Amino acid sequence: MFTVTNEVGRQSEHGLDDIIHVKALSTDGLVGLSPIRQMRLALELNSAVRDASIALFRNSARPSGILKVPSGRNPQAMEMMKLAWQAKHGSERAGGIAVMTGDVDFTPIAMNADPTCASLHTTPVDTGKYLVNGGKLGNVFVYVKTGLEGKSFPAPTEKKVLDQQGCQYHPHVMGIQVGQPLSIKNSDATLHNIHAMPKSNQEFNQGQPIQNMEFDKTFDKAEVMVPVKCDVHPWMNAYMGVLEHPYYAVSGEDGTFSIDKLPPGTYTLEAWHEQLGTATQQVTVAANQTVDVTFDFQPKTGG
Ligand SMILES: [Cu+2]
Repeated sequence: MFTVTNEVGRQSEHGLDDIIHVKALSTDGLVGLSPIRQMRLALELNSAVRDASIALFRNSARPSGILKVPSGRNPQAMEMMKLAWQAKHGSERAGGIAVMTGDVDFTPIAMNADPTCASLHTTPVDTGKYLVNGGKLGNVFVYVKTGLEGKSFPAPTEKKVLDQQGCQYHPHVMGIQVGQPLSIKNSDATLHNIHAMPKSNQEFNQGQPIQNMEFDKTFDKAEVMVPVKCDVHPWMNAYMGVLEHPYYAVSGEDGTFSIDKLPPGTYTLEAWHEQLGTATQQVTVAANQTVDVTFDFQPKTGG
């Protein structure tokens, strides 16, 4: 007979037929983790990962990589992994990568997640996030932030185009006027979905499963910037600056930009970069005068 004490201290008697003592993960051959405890650890890990995935998607976080865990982890390592994972991804927090010790592989997501995308490139793909050439920063959106109040500028009828080509957005950063038509085009023979995530304008999320599909959108409020992503390909993103006026530019690969035909006056210019934030400057322009403006962005440490 065995006397068994449960967790609230109640004791009960059991015959030999009712009890199986299996020792798992024992170091001395006598005492080990029971399979039930092992199972509980595994279930806890499972539910922690599930909660973390829910939080990840609720916060629109994009996984930046895949953690490949070799089978046969011991409970201690699994517990550590759970804690590390929760610390980075658990509850309301999102972003970051759980850092693991031990033999866990980390694989960054590359375009080979979609063979059609991968086949369109023979060299590594630049995301456009940092377009830097000899210290000059590209893909910076520069626009007149204040100084044009009370003036109205009719929406141009000329279409702006956002193309999905080679599983990237072209352009990566662009400007558009309120009411100006935006043509969204899929040049790839793979499914893209265009997911605009504005705060003031109407959100939209539309799939384009067939090559050369095209549709138009407009924005009805000024908003700097409207982020765009593709839910199929996590590396795809773009930004659109929506303005009430045509006085904006995006810096090119050589870091230069030009805003033409600005009426004489004093203005605040803002320069926006997706990683480096914003900078502002006052400029006064007289009639037929060209003013040189330089914005200086400092690289972020660790970024
Ligand atoms: Cu896509």
